[in-house]
Amino acid sequence: VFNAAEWLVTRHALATPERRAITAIGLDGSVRTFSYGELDGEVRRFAAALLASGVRPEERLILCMGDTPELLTAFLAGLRIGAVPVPVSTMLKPKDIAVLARDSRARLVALSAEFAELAPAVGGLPDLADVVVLTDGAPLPEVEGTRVRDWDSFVTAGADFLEQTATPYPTVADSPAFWLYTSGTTGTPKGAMHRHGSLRDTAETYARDVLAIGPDDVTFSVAKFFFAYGLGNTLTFPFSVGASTVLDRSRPSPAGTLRVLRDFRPTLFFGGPTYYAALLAAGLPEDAFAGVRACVSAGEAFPAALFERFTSTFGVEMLDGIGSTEMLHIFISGRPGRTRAGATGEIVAGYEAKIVDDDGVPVPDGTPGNLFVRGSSAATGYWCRMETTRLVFQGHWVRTGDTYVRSADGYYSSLGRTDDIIKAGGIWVSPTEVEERLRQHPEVMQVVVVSVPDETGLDKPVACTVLTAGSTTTTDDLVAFCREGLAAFKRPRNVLVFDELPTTATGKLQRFRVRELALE
Ligand code: 3SK
Repeated sequence: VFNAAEWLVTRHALATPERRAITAIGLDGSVRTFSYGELDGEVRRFAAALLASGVRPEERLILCMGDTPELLTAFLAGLRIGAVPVPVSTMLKPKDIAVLARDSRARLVALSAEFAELAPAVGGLPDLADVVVLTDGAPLPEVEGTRVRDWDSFVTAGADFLEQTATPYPTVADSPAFWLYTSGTTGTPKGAMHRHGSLRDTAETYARDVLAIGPDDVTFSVAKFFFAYGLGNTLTFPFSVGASTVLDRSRPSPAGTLRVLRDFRPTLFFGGPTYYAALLAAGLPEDAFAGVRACVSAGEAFPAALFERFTSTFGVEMLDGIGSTEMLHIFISGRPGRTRAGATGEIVAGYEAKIVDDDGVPVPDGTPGNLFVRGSSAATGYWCRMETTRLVFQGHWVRTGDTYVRSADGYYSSLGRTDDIIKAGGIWVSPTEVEERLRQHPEVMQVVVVSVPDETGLDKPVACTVLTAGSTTTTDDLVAFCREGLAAFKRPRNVLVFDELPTTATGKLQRFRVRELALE
């Protein structure tokens, strides 16, 4: 029997109940703290409330919440009763969350106040029985056909079931634990299904082998909890060793980050290149990272010049890495004392990687190819997506969709995506989705969205268009049009206008040639 919630929290609540587990910064800047003993109590109370509302093992719980103790509590409570929490992006539009709630056949949706406006979008779904809102005192939203309760009433209603949560549901390491939606590879969101054992696997590989995490560490992740990266940084890694985490519910900002660094002294800081570039540009004091023993980066390739500038400005070690939602966390990483600017790093103990050509034949060192990885933290597949599951999960190997090259001494370097999907700021953007939106504009005749590096070398989506004759629309209008219909992070950062776009003899748009035009 192995239950990840018991392993992450109850184990420490029994051994060191007073130890700090969470320091949480609210939207108004106020601070709450939770010891392992207190957190365990909160988890059991929420677990009891889930049982009282009729949630059964393996039923899905959508969590669309800011990084709060309640989000971690709901996630752990779901694991404790054998249900399947599904933390989802807080950047989605109402129609997007409805798609995920329908696809997952969610039994319950939990929202924090800043995302409560999404609630009506999940109304009328056949499997949805409960919406729970952390209202912060605001009125409850209405949801068609579904009971809506605020957090406290929901928890209070579970009081009679507390006894039943004394022991966790008897999951095993291979039991379904949680799902994370990803848009990598095909652009449409797919639920990657993870096991209870996978959480422990990432802690016992990357967190132990590379970070050497210990009970006195304090983690802080700019990447939010709903990302696989954030989940590991914020929950799995610190809680695997009885360490603590700092949660900041607000949108990341250099000023907020400086406060975290100064007031809460994280020893391990997790971000991505786009955010590290923003911190450099914001002119943070050079001693800002003095208490941090390592910064970690993932989500997108780290340009060598930015890597050098960041590490020399702040005098802190930067461990770049690549992971994926499918593998749950990082499997190739820079290691303390032997990082190399421009290279992602070396294989993490417990994982294996291979680089193959288009026929699946391994290529020699120095030759670019498709990166595959294997390791026990791999997802068991995508929910209800057999074709894509077969494409990505090939026996023990997982196709990453990234083109990589390995040096003779074992350093892996990224050469970009194998497919057309764009990763901007560490988040997948499907060019097709942005193109579809732009095609709805009456003055856009043709459009191709490609990735183009910005001035710091980080990839951003750029739309290459042909407009109708006499069009008066501007780049700003078109970007604003995208912002209205899409989540903000998907908007093109620039719109280029051409007289025509390159096509094949059969009239098919040639993406790679369009990209060459955009790069000129
Ligand atoms: O994008 C990454 O490199 C990553 C790292 C850790 C976990 C998940 C992801 C997607």
